[in-house]
Amino acid sequence: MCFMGTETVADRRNSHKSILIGPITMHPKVTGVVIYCMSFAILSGATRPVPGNAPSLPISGSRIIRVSTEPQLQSAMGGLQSGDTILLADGVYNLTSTLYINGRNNVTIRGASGSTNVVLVGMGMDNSTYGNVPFGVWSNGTNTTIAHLTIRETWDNEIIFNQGAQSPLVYCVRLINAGSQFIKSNPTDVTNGIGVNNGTVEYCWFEYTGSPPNDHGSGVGYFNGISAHAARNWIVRGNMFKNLHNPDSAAYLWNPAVLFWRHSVNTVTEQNVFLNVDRAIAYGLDNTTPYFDHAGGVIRNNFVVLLPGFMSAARKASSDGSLIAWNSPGTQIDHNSVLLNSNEFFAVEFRFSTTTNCMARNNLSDAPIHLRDSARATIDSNLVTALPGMFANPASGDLHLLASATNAIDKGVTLLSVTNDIDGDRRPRGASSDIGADEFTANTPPRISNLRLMGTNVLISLTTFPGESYDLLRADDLLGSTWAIVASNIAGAIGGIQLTDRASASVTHRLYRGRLSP
Ligand SMILES: [Ca+2]
Ligand SMILES: [Ca+2]
Repeated sequence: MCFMGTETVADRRNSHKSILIGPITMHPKVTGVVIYCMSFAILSGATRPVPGNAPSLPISGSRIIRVSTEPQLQSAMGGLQSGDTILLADGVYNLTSTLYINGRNNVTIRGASGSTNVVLVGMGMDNSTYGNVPFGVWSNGTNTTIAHLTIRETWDNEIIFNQGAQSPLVYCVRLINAGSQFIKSNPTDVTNGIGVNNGTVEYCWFEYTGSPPNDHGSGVGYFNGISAHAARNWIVRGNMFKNLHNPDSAAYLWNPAVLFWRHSVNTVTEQNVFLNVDRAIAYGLDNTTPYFDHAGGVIRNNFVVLLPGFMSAARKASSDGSLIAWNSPGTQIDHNSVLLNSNEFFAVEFRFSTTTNCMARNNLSDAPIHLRDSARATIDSNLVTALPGMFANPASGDLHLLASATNAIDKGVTLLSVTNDIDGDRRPRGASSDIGADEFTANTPPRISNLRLMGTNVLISLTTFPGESYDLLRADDLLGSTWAIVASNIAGAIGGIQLTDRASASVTHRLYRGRLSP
């Protein structure tokens, strides 16, 4: 029987890599069993999803239609049936028509993996002779999935959902240079709050690589990242919104990157990064309506960064806030990290007398939290004196806490409603929750410090720290074998912990590794 220890080295921001350490010298005298170990090996571990690079969705559908050229793609769209999955081979597809999912349900349009291998290209963001390609993908079907591709350079929306659509999923898609809202969800009946519900936008990347659009008829700079009307129960998670920024001369100076309004309800926006966007998130804008412009919902565990000098002084004068709930009662804005570098007045703003029962807790910012026009909110345990030096790399939008940020680490109140952080790390760790979107971890992975046999039992010792939790995993080989969890969420202790695994006598070799509990 051969046992081997492994060590997990985790990049707390992006990925895990597992590095086998070996050979491990073992000296148990186990009768009748030859013990020997392999030399060094490295295996790539599970990767945490990040914007534009998330684990591949399983390929499913009643028909899988594989295409590798733009004419084949259009042919597949022409013969589209409900349940179809159109699987695009890697390559660039210069669209000759918008992809219309019209009256078809459960349709998937996707690449195989990542977000950059398949690229759908419009006729040019500011090209008014866009012909048959105003949009990228247009759908009024239920359960439309768009995944693992890039859409860029469309005159109008890159993705648009219309009356009849429900439960769309936009997953690991890169949206670049849209001539209007990158993703638009239209209403059926705003007064009665009927629109596209249960949408999910996960691990996508929204960016203007240069200037935003010219005047397409509604004034210069008419865009949002996501604009949804009369939408209920959407989730916006794990996305990057970058450089969604108009010049001072534009008609629209405060476009929210994420906008849910006109009778929208219960939006969850979490674990996103907003880098140099004019306004990050708006739940509601308008209080001249017979309905709440938005109600309920959560904004949590997001990073927002505006780099120094991003806004002119004149622009700042009308800035209000970066995370806003206007005419949006019952909205919780918790555990966000917002570094505005004096470009805007307020990190968070609640506005209008209809905005009641709101919360702002455990936010970490360098700008205040503001109540405007008789809005009411519980404001608790925020730290609004953040400095750039508290964070890992503000220039890239990375507001992970440094170990030196001791005025934020363990200084939050623990909220039952927020059980993880921007990385998906469990909260609280250590003595209490940390203020801001990142729950700090010293990130010292466990090491297998001892491993011995007792009969067919394997006793494994891990180096641990108090306040952290650990998992032990096991595999029978390195190729194709999945890592089974032997033990999970075991509390660390000074001096380490010892765990026991029962092995069958027939097992010839076995691999172990430890990790911080996710
Ligand atoms: Ca903590
Ligand atoms: Ca973290």
